Amino acid sequence: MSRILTVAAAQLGPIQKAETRADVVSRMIALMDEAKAKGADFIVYPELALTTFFPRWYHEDRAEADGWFEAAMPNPDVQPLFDKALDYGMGMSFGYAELTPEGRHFNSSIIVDKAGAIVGKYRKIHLPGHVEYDGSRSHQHLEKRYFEPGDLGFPVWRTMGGLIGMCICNDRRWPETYRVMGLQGVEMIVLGFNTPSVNAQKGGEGIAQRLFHHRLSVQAGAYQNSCWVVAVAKAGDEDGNHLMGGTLIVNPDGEIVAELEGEADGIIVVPCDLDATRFGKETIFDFARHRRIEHYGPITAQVGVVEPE
Ligand code: ING
Repeated sequence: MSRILTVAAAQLGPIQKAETRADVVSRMIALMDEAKAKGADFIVYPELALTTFFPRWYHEDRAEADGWFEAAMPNPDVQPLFDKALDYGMGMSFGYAELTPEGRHFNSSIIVDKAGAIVGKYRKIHLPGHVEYDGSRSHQHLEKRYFEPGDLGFPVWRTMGGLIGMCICNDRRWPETYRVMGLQGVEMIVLGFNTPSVNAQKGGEGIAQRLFHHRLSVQAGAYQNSCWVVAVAKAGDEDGNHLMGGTLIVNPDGEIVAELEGEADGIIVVPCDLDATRFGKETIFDFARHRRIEHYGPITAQVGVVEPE
């Protein structure tokens, strides 16, 4: 038995501050055209796919950053993308900055099914960086200034013929992210990321180390929860600030089955057999048979480290 979901991981190259959402949407549609030609059922775009990675810019008045947010989804800027996906009968997922009617700010992503319905929304839970301007850093990373932590948990949706979950960027570094979805039987996790190539606090850490940590995190998450992971970069030089690439697809054995070279717009397409998750879920990672939750209390009882006396 095999349930094939053919996924296109659609990397975006840099988006300059001066680019309009219309510019970006036309790039996203070009990638969707390519994905369609290669038989994709589902296309995954990066985190904050519609704009430059604006949390690198400090605004004393946070309201000045609201221009980077979407007050409605869909909206006239992205409608052409929704129309094209519907025309192609292709599902899609992309990240964007969400401004709610109540005035709340989230780093969000959605899943749109083949019938054009928004069937899932996720709001980024692990926000890296800081709230105030930090002169000690070579680059600002102000996600904690502009976004609230997500309030929707880590849901898994029955869509695209399987059990699909989402997370966003920094979330992929935290094992809890994958396990909460693993405990819902997730078969594929799709995520976007915008990862600076340099560590603003550790200049010596270069792109090779960052790519190593990226691959390590998503491969572990996939293997330990016997699921597919699709990780999609926004990459390249945005107004002098470099984001790494590393768009890739990992199978339920934790193996990278495809990785996109370079930092430009581009796609990789892989037919993912969702039933390839069954063996791991029924043997080594049969959670019901093997987990011993009586010993896991500290994972949710504590936030930080409590050392022994
Ligand atoms: N970016 C980075 C990420 O988690 C980061 C921030 C990089 C944190 C490297 C720690 C180490 O990939 C976002 N947008 O979360």
